Amino acid sequence: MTDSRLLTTGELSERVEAIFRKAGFNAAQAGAVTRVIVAGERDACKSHGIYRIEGALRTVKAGKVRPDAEPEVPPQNASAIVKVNAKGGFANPAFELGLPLLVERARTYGLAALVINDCTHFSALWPEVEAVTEQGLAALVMCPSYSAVAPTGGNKPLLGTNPFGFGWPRRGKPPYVFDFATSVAARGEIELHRRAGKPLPEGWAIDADGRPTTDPSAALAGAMLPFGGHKGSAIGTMIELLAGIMIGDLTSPEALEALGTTTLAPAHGELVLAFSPEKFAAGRSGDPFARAEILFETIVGQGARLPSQRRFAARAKSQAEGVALSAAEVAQLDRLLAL
Ligand code: NDP
Ligand code: PYC
Repeated sequence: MTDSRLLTTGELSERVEAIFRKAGFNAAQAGAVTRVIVAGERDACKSHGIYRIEGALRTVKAGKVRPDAEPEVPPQNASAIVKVNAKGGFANPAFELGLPLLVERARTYGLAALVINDCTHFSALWPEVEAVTEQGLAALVMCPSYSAVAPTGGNKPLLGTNPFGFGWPRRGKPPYVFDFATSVAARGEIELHRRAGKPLPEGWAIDADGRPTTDPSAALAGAMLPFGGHKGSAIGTMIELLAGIMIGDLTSPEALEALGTTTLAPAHGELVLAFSPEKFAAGRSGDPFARAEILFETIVGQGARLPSQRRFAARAKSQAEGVALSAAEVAQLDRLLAL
């Protein structure tokens, strides 16, 4: 019988990357996808950790994403908009390709956008948010998904779970980062509840007849609900507009139509905005980073916690002790490696 294990992030990366290489991923796709999955597991974000490996492999097997894609920067004039074409591969290597250009343009213009087209996106957004904040820039990242969420007042899946991430760099401290689905929870959470045989909290979903449900299977067959009612519904719609229609890529309903199922990872586009706080605040009094610290201190001073604090604590624990995998997870990795 397999035992539970503590693995270093290096050991976990080796195993995950080997699974992808064996499945025909080229070095760029396997490396970038492994980095976000291992980061998810390390930071105790189980809905976007190693649980996602099988979905990525299934999507490749179904011919819906190219594991050998080489993302490219098509010819374009130097401007505040940087475009990268993922060439039908995963979003992660396309992001890594576009990041240096995004950073350079944001430092030049104060504000720049990275538009990624023709990509499959299944991962959390915070790794991308943090890659931008590490460069001293603020970040806003968003992408559609596939229809899974009923707009407030509606009763059928239309919007995606459309994730939305933001980051603010801090001197000598981890950045301020939030990253969430615009549905009450990520769809991955519903699937994890189903696998664990656990009911959903009230208010997450409706069944196929539009009735509130706490049954994960009924929720997957019905529709998820936006977070914050009409507010999440409007933000989810904004993401369809900005990171779908505006960048000439697929909306969540179009992505679902192209995919034909919600059991694979969807292809669409992604929008990453980078801001230089120094450039925006130039000519005004006060250092924007010092002023932000006062705000964060006041939030924490009330007893509240900053978003990502749980995640950074989990990261520190994994780095000190290793990434904890259950016996079932170790067995799953072994099985995938043997495929
Ligand atoms: P959660 O609701 O778990 O968390 C959202 C954010 O809120 C995190 O930054 C979290 O920080 C923070 N947070 C949670 N509780 C508190 C609190 N009490 N005080 C302050 N901050 C808090 O996220 P979701 O389930 O909505 O999304 C999970 C992941 O799924 C995201 O990473 C998202 O990008 C991803 N996703 C990806 C999709 C895709 O298409 N690629 C689609 C949908 C979701 P902390 O982590 O520290 O708890
Ligand atoms: O968890 O909602 C989700 C999700 C959809 C696509 C990738 N993650």
